[in-house]
Formats: sequence, C-alpha cells, structure tokens
Amino acid sequence: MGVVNVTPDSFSDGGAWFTPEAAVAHGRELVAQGADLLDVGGESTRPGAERPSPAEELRRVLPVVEALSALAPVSVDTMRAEVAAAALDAGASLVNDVSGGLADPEMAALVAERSVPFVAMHWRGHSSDMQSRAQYTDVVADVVRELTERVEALTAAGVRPEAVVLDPGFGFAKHGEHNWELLRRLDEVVALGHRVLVGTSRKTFLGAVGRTADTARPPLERDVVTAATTVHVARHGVWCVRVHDVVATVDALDVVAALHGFGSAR
Ligand code: PMM
Repeated sequence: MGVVNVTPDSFSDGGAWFTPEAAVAHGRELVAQGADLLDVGGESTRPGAERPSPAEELRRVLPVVEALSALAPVSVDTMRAEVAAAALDAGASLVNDVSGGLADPEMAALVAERSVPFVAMHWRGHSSDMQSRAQYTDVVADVVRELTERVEALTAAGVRPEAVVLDPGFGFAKHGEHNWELLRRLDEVVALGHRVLVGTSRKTFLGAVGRTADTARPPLERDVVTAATTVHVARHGVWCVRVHDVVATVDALDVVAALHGFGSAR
C-alpha cells in the first residue's frame, strides 16, 4: 500500500503532495513502482496535529480518490463516515480508519452497509493528546484485547468478520519500546485470524534505532530501516504494509519471496 498524503503537515512527507495534481502524479508513480493499493488521506495524524474540517478533508481527498481509482484500488484514510462514504462513491474500494471506527459512531454502519474491507487500527484517542495514553500493562496483550473488542463492536454493527483488517497502530499512543515489542510479538496479532496491515513507514521509533537523540534520522532518511521491518513483518504473515517508499518495499518483499522459494513480489 503506497501512501498518498494530501495534507500540508504530515510528519513523514511534509506536504509534498498537497495539491491534487501533485498527489495524483505521486500516486501514479507509486503504482508504476509496484504498489498494489493506494492509501489516500486528507488528515495528518502526527502527534499534536489539528484536525481539518470535514469540508476541507473532502476537498482534499475526493479529486485524488477519483483520479487514482481509475489506476489502482484505492483506500481512503479517514476517521469520518461522511468522508468515507463520499470516497467510496468516488471510486475507493476500502476504508482505512486509524481509530478503528471509534472516532465516528456512524463508521461501522457505513462499512456494514457498503460491505467493503475495513482497516481497524489500534487507537486510544486523537493525535492532540494520544501519547499521554501510551500506558500499558503488557502492550501486546492490551492491544490484542482492545482490537478484539473492536472486532466485536464492528461485527455487532453488521460488518462481516472477513472484511475486518487489523492494524496494531505503530506510533499511535505507543512509545519506542512499545513498537518494538509489538514487532517482536506480531504473531499474537496475526493469531487473531484477521488479515493484518502494518504501518511502520518512517515512524519516529525507526528514526531512533541505533542512534542517540541527537543523531536520530529525519523522516526522509528512514526508508532503509523501514524496509528492514517490512522483511520482518512479511515473514510473520502480514497481509499488507503501508509505506512511503514503494521501490525499497518491493525489493524487501522480493527478498522474502526468494526466502520462501517464490518468484518476485510484484
Ligand atoms: N499511520 C499513519 C496514517 N495512517 N493507517 C494505518 N492503517 N496504519 C498506520 O500505521 C497509519 C495509518 C501516519 O503516518 P503518515 O503520516 O505517514 O501517513
């Protein structure tokens, strides 16, 4: 899954694709590089980010979803049912909600009605104060339990269990070591029996690996370490990786394919 952020303030690519033209050109390039799916989002979830209005979010994503869904399957990265509905009407085929349906009480019913795949990420609150909620007894057990509760709520609202894709939510209400423990014990998330999506790409904990606070890598220099995590998660049975650098990801997945005796990941 290649990331197309139509935002002025994402931590990872800092507004580089904020005009619809730039976002569409970027999405086209990611498909040419081997992305199977494009994730179009109009709200930055960087810690401390302000939310755009629903009208502004729609204005950002709709033209991009419409243009890119002619080229590849598109997911819409949104916490708002209203935006998800409009994006599905414009051609999106999957909803990616970092709140797993918690932020908008209408989301579960919409996904049930449209019968589309739904990525439910582990989430504990909006970006403005999420890092204060990074308190766990056992991060993996707590995430697994909270994701299980999400699946129960979604299926109670009529979402088919097969439509639910789970995501442990790297960097969302997680400190560095929480993310590493989730990577180490990813099998416990996969064991829930749903497809799993992982989004480690360019996250802060990867900037810090092997470095001190003074020498941490900036977001645009985190693609090699991201690719290393892609090899790990692909070997643990995840269905999808959400990434900014598709070229490095296809190379990483080719390594995994070769290890398994398959041909190319493309
Ligand atoms: N991370 C971001 C945005 N959307 N969606 C899912 N399912 N999982 C993630 O980890 C995730 C996401 C934040 O990263 P960005 O600013 O690079 O888009």
